[in-house]
Amino acid sequence: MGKRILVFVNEKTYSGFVAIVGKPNVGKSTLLNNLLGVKVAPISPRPQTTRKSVRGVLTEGNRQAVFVDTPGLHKPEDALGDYINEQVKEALSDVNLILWLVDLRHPPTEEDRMVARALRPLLGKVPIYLLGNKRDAAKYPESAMAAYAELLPGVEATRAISALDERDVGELRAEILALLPEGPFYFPPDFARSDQPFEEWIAEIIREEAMKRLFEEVPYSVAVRVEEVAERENGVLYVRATLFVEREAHKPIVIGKGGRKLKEIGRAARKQLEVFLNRKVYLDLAVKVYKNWRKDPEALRELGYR
Ligand SMILES: Nc1nc2c(ncn2[C@@H]2O[C@H](COP(=O)(O)OP(=O)(O)OP(=O)(O)O)[C@@H](O)[C@H]2O)c(=O)[nH]1
Ligand SMILES: [Mg+2]
Repeated sequence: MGKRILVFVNEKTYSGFVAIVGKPNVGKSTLLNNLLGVKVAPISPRPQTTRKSVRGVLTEGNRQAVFVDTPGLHKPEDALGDYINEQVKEALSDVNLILWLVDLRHPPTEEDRMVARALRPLLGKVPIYLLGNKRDAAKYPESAMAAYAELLPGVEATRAISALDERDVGELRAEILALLPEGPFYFPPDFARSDQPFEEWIAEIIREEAMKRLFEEVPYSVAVRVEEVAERENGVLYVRATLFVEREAHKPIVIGKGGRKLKEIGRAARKQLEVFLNRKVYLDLAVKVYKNWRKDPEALRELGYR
């Protein structure tokens, strides 16, 4: 082990919290992962992929930004929906900068107006950047941007970006780091990029792969809990996890004919884990029914939404 050298003892440090908010599916988690350069949040083509806020820490020299990726704000229909919107509210309190993401491919919807209403009381208190995302795929980015800006007159800045474009993300990263106020670091300079527990990170990757492969209401019926993580003698990381579904009818769908769907989910999740962890992983997946867990606050807590 090399010696740890503290570089910033006599230097000024700059730090702050940056919340990433917006309606579902606009690219918030994609932006977070690319700002950090590592994957901390799950991404899928389906709205409401993120259910729990994820914090990502970016330290460069004497500057540290703590990003908070939030679930998409939406009209809640059950206890899980309430939980999700509560996560957004929490993330908005006490931040130094808000990144409001919108989808430039389409004009604003009722959900964007909902986000704007939530942000209105913060105008003048916290700088808000309106980021028009997916500019790479937008036909009329200027008129879309103008329509979004109208929802919240007084935003600090508006900008069209693509969260998939390293140049856009790089510029944004540099700008955010530059505007952080003076203050102490919240995490040690060599802190891992996220404060998410290891088991939860694994569960989210499994859930991501499940969401990508399921349709209609089934992806939303799935919650994943990692039950066991163990080191095997041969260097393999053994992971046992349960996929909970809300209804008996969803179970055979997640398992698939001859277990094919579950195998597919497991294979893809294992591949991701092996790439990120740079080691062999053995995934042991089971599917169980937890009746109406999304409506049940007690069940939410049991499944990690607390
Ligand atoms: N074309 C294009 N697609 C993008 C861009 N950013 C994100 N996406 C895609 O948009 C989809 C949703 O991305 P997420 O990052 O999961 O969106 P989110 O806002 O975190 O969604 P929720 O967690 O459900 O609120 C994924 O399929 C991404 O690949 C972009 O700049 N351009
Ligand atoms: Mg997300």
